[in-house]
Amino acid sequence: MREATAIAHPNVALIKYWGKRDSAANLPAVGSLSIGLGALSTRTTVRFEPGAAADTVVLNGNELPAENSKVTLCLDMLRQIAGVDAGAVVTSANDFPTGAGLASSASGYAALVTAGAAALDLDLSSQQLSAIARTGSGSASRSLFGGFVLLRNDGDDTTCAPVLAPEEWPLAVVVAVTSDEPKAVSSRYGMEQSRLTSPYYRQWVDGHDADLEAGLRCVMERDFAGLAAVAEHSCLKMHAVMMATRPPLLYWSAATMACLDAVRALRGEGEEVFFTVDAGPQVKAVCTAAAIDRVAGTLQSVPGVLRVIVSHLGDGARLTDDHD
Ligand code: 2P0
Repeated sequence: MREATAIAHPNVALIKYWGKRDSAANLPAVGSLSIGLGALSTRTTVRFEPGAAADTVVLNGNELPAENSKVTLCLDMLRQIAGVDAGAVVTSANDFPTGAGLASSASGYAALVTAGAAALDLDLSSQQLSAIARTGSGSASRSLFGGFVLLRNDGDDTTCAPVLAPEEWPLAVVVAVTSDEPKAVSSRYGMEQSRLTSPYYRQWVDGHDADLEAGLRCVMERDFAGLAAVAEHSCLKMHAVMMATRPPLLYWSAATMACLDAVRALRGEGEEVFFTVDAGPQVKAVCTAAAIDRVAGTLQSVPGVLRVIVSHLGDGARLTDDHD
């Protein structure tokens, strides 16, 4: 046994995932379509220690409480395949805010399973790693792959696969960071509350396949205007489900709303840009290369925006020899 280090990028869903059909297995109620954020990274080293009874997880320099069981759940699946029972030391760092609606769990679990499998000398496919990462975080299964990624429910199966490489449609994402604070309500808890209490949850699930297919068609045809329309619709519909949850899940701040107005105004002036917002107050503006400078400059000047991050589309999770 040895140690291995992996890098993974967070992703942002254009057609959103919210809700589970099986909480225990962490199976999503709906599919999703995402793009990877190449400018943001998680770097994770996994070292299995013969004789160690438990896993130790250090995230951004702080040791996590031992009951952080989702990491152990993923590692247990790898240990079972490898036939070993050694505990692991996991050291992970993000170069962006953690737990603040920037999908740190997606890149985190994708890097974890990639490094963990390599440390155990397992030769698993990206699909197998994606399914293991999904037990840690549903969105993590998408970060195993680069570019545009489709997660789809297919009968009882959930499958995840790349649909376009980054260079096949090199869009960009301008992230307007409006807060560095961790979110108050986790996605996992929030989704379950939405399933149990939101009057719009059933309509969300029932109408979702049509949005997913429309989004996929727009990606395959490089139809920016069509993708903008269905992606903003999916985002706003998900937030309607969240807002109608009891107690309400209101992830937006005044700065979030101001950014949405700014993106819509830019599009009204002919720029190819649309917004999406996840379980946090940050706004991600997806745009063509030609629009990057204007989108970034405009969002930077919106009151309440702390900074903007410009990202190209990211590659999938991968091993690295660089241990810095
Ligand atoms: C998404 N989100 O599609 C949606 C949009 C947030 C809003 O996937 O419970 O951390 O671990 O599967 O993956 C965030 O949820 O939740 C998420 P679990 P996860 O990107």
